[in-house]
Amino acid sequence: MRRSILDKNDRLAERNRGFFRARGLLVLNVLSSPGSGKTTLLRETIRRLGSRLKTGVIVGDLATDNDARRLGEAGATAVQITTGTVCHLEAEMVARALKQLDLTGVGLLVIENVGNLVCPASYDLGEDLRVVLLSVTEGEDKPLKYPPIFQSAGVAVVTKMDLAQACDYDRDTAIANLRRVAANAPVFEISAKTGQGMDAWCDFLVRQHQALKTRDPLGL
Ligand SMILES: Nc1nc2c(ncn2[C@@H]2O[C@H](COP(=O)(O)OP(=O)(O)O)[C@@H](O)[C@H]2O)c(=O)[nH]1
Ligand SMILES: [Mg+2]
Repeated sequence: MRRSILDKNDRLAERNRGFFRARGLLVLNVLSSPGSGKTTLLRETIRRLGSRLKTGVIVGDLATDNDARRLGEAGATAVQITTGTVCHLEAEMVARALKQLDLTGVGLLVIENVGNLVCPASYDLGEDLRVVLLSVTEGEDKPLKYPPIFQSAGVAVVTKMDLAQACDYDRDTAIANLRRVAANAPVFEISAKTGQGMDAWCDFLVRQHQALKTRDPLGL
């Protein structure tokens, strides 16, 4: 039963991927526990990228359109998906949300997944890159406690670096734990509050977007 749901999701994710490729979109699936700083990171990313890379956002939460509003105010076109009781986004929900999103001029599409370190790991949405956040306030052991989601990360972002000292964040242990489960994922250490690491992060996204074009010179 669960397998057939996941198989169906994989097929729909491939369809999404084809749609994204055809439009030359770089698509991120952003995953983390609730409150680790997804929306804040995205808001600062959108502000800083500005016209360099126009951003569209799909946000998943159980309820409210607060995050879509926050991101819309930062200058992105944003659509909220409310999942009710469902603890993750599925490819079909993203396909439906895409119909409401004006993608004119958009180069980067960010999908903020439902805050959860377990369920979203199994659901491909058709993204190019999974971005998994770990905030310094959560404890360095989370990658070891929730390996599937960190194993699936294309990029890891340590957030709230401005709070590192206040919560006795042990950087060496956190990075070593990330490396154990996500050996090849680049790690960005960021504070959306102070701006630490934001330039390197934004430059990375611009480079990834440019790489899409060279990977596929016809833009197909
Ligand atoms: N000090 C600090 N707080 C942050 C940072 N990023 C997010 N927060 C705070 O963490 C809380 C949750 O952030 P939010 O972006 O809504 O997390 P989300 O649930 O993962 O989308 C909010 O109170 C934010 O102001 C940061 O870089 N530094
Ligand atoms: Mg959020």
